[in-house]
Amino acid sequence: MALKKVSIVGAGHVGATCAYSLVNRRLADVTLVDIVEGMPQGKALDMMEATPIVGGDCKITGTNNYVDTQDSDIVVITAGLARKPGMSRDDLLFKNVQIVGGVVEEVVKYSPNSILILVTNPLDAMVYVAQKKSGFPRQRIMGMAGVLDSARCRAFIAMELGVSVENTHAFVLGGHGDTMVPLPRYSTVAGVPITELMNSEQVNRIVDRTRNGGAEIVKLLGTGSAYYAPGESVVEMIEAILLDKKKILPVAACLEGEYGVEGLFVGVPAVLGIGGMESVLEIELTESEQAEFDRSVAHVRELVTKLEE
Ligand code: TXD
Repeated sequence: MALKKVSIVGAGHVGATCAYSLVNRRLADVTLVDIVEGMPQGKALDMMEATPIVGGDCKITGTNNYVDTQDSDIVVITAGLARKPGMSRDDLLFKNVQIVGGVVEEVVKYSPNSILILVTNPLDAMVYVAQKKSGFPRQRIMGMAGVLDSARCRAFIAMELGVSVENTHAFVLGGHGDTMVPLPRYSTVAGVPITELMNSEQVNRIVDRTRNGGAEIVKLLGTGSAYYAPGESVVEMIEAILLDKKKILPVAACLEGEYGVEGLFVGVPAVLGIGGMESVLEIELTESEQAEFDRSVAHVRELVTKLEE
């Protein structure tokens, strides 16, 4: 059976990491696109040369031309600028909106039936722009952020308690920014809420570290932002879609009344399967959780309004 086709626009840190993980898991043929000449071709060839060792017969193509993305099943967009120390995700807004707008136009020309996964920051605004440009139904467009934020939270829980990461589960909702909403009540170790396993000081420390997880890495790296965990997070979404897993993952989805929000992309739990973002799962929030969620939504709305001014 022919493999599905995934194109990744932006063959930088996140794009290339995602491509290599897809190939390692033999999930799809991959086309890497970038504006830099030679670079996507070089990375693709390097990955092809690894396949005799890792196994599988995935084809990886590097290109500067969108023709090669024709008939992709999924297109991941990571093109744009990344944060430098001291910059917030929102500082990237106006530069990346130009880049993402142009990329989406090209992508939909060649793959009008694809599913789009946005990665470029500020994520919640970029996925909104991409939806406006593409006109895609909400099932076929989403943003990656919650999977990453939850993975970070899970790693911190495992470190704090000295247990396997595989026993951990975490939910982080809201926008991908300083107002994201980690939900300790729904974050568990072997099914037990972390609020029963740690004191509130420990829980707060984990919540704060999760919120600042991206900045912590930006500061350490000194140049650029995280890419291993982000790349893998995109792959988890792609796998859920291509294998029609009906997996519930937190993604930036366009809300149509759920959680009291209309027409904005916000991080919520959603069912991912072959149809893309197949449905939004509404979970009950306490008053204070809902207030935090509303604050996060207000921030996303503010960003989107800036774009429309
Ligand atoms: O959780 C999340 N959503 C995120 C988002 C986690 C990590 C990174 N996040 C954001 O993804 C980050 O803030 C950036 O906005 C993007 C990409 O991050 P990455 O670390 O991969 O940045 P790089 O290494 O600079 O790669 C970006 C590539 C680079 O090779 C550019 O040449 C290319 O994008 N680029 C373009 N490609 C195609 N077309 C156009 N117009 C273009 N402009 C730049």
